[in-house]
Amino acid sequence: MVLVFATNNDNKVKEVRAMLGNAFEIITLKESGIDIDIPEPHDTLEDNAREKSTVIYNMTGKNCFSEDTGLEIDALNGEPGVLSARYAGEQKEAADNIVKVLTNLQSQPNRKAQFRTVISLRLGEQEHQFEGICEGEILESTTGVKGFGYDPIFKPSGADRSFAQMEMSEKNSYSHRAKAFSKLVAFLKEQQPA
Ligand code: ITT
Repeated sequence: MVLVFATNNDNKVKEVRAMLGNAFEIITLKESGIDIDIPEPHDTLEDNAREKSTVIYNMTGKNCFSEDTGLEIDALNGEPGVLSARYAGEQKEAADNIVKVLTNLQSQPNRKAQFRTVISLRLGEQEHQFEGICEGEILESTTGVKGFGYDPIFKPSGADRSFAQMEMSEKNSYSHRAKAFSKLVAFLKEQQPA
């Protein structure tokens, strides 16, 4: 089976490809010759994920999936959440977003946070969603240079270092995205005749 991954984020593609067995193949938007900024107009991860997969399904007519991810911080009432990409402005700069989080959490002892991913899978007219959550905490300052986005300030529960200090395989052993994606893989395996 071939699925289009409806994302413009190359880091997401790398992480998902590292988890792919030989159950199916993923084609990126770039590889499909599609160059659009997919809209994220809604106020939930679920609705934005559905929007992205629907836009790409309607353009390509191909089975596809998308995902929307948010960093939900307890002491900020779940912010940045669905606004994670644009938290510090439409320039969507990870460094600016991190500064805004650290500033808003200054002198805040409650550092609890979670990453939440919602995958929207479009198989023809049907849509299926899969959620993955990774609990952890926001560090006092940036630590590590690997990964992307908020990785330098997020330490998952049970780990002794940030996502940005981990190789991709180690991040995938904890991550929100890996959990949601493994549910998608299990679902697709159930669909296929033995
Ligand atoms: P697409 O919509 O094209 O898939 P995007 O980068 O806009 O790509 P999201 O809206 O899902 O993706 O991303 C929300 C923000 O959260 C964005 O700033 C990402 O950098 C960040 N983010 C997503 N997954 C992350 C992860 O695993 N680690 C750190 N930050 C992450």
